Amino acid sequence: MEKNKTAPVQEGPPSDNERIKRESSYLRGTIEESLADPLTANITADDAQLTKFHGSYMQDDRDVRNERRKQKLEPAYSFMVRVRLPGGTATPEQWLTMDRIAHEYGNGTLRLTTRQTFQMHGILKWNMKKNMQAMNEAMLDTIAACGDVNRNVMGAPNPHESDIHEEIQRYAKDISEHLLPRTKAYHEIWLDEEKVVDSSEPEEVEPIYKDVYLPRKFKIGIAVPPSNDIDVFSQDIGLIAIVEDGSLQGFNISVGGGLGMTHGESETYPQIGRVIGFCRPEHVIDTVEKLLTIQRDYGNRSNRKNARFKYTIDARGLDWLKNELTERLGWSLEEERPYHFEHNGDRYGWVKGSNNRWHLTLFIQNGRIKDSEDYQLMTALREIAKIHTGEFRLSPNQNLIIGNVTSQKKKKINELVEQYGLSDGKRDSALRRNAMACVAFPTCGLAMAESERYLPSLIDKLEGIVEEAGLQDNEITIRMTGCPNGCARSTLGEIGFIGKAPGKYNMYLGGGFAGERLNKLYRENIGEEEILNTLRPILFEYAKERDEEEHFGDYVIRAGYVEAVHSGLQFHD
Ligand code: SRM
Ligand code: SF4
Repeated sequence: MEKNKTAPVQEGPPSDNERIKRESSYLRGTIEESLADPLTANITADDAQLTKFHGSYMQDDRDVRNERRKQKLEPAYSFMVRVRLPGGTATPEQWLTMDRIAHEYGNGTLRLTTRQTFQMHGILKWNMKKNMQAMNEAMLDTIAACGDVNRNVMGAPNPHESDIHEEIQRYAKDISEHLLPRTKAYHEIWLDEEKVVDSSEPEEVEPIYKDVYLPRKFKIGIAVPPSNDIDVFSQDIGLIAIVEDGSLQGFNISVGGGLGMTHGESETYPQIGRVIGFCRPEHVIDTVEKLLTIQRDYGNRSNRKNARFKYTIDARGLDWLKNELTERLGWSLEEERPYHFEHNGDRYGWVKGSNNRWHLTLFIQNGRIKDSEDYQLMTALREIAKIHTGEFRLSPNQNLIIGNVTSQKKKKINELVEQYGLSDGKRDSALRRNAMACVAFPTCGLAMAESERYLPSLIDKLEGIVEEAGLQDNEITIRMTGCPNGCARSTLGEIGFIGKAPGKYNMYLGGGFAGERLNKLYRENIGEEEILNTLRPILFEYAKERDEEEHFGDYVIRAGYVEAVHSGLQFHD
């Protein structure tokens, strides 16, 4: 690797998104008019950028796109809606509301996302206000769930350490609320609240974001070692909780993680966060706010492909960032504290928390909550929600924790788990329960290949190979995405698949089991047969040659299949 390699600083005229934000009157645009237009199920292109800040995406059903074009019909437009759910915690009442509105206004399924929240798909624009108002009644909102702002703040849902977990949840919520846009646009548009005439002074309306918001999306998450379930190094700001003798001392601060890239454009790359120091709990909100404002002021507003915080930092260096932060805070971060991560997956089944309550982690394949003929998952969870008095916690690996269950309720919940045959992970192979796929087709407009709809059948075939090799109990992380944006954090998998074209994937190897290292391209543009033929000998060799407790990602590096990638700047070397 070249020692002084840095990301390019691109200067040029602001991108069109900057105009849209600036002229939007603080995220209002003409969304109301677009929603009221009876001639199309679509909204205008500018408004489609602005609704993202309100947590909703205009999409069309790609399964029927060509057919409708032939019939000279407009695409089958509908909204995807993403909830803001800091730390992934929802009450049983909120679960029931999401279940109800998914049937009433959506496509009858729910998606638990890789950032611990709900997504609904298939909501027609005529139903959007009713949908948002139903959420609001359940104290749920979608503000800033997408768009060039701070997104849903992740927080380790670790059920073992219940007291620390409660604290982490509070920080996730406080950070999320502190960094929310202050404009009242959401309330006016979706909840029909009275229009507030905004001042023309950006500082008064949006003290943190001003009138142009951020150059790009921004993500924050809090991990509690030894679990790196939130993939802290993939976050723009990753907070690593430092716990001593059961009490929270503060947070190590990691900066500049981010996984998106574009095929064939080496100036875009996934990057791993770097720890720049430690701060006390009482300083964490100020610290993340100041880091976010550095990105607001220095992030690239010309080229959106190079606009994430990782590029801002890589172009100028960590020392620049630390100096800038110290100047804005008026004090310096302390030296980072020691920490150790063991894995980035979930641990399944029942565990007793330190508060004497029980927690059950269920395996949800690719986060999709739906009923099928032989698996009534959605019904089962609805029945659990009806009797549950604790909470639901959405995991960063698209799974679900039934949290804070009393001993009395445990028996009843277990009966439902058995009745509906819900999976506590143990009856699924180690490969399957460590695998994740993004949504991709048919809703994602950026998908190049299938992901959620394909990965389960690929795992069926890989299970045959690992069993033959005697690796059925080995945990190997597999992550698949339908394009290089990396929504299921594919460049952190020990095995990563990234869609290139229908049925074709790039295969990456060598990610760290604890999410500490990126993987590297091993084979390009291959289909299923080649995937299986390529992995088969490597898996057999791993079974024979590995050192005790050596993870697959470490083995493929030691055996020389790929080089270790500790910085995104080496990713394309
Ligand atoms: Fe993502 C865009 C789905 C987590 C990086 N992501 C999208 C869109 C909205 C497509 C679009 O822009 O039109 C996808 C909607 C699909 C659909 O039909 O629902 C989408 N992303 C998802 C979710 C639902 C995947 C999932 O299977 O769970 C995740 C929702 C998270 C949430 O609740 O907020 C999701 N996206 C991620 C992650 C993982 C994470 O944050 O931990 C990443 C990589 C980390 C990162 O941000 O660097 C990620 N999504 C992207 C990118 C690339 C950003 C970049 O820096 O280049 C895009 C495209 C973009 O922003 O231009 C994108
Ligand atoms: Fe869509 Fe690509 Fe994200 Fe998958 S990784 S959901 S295909 S944007």
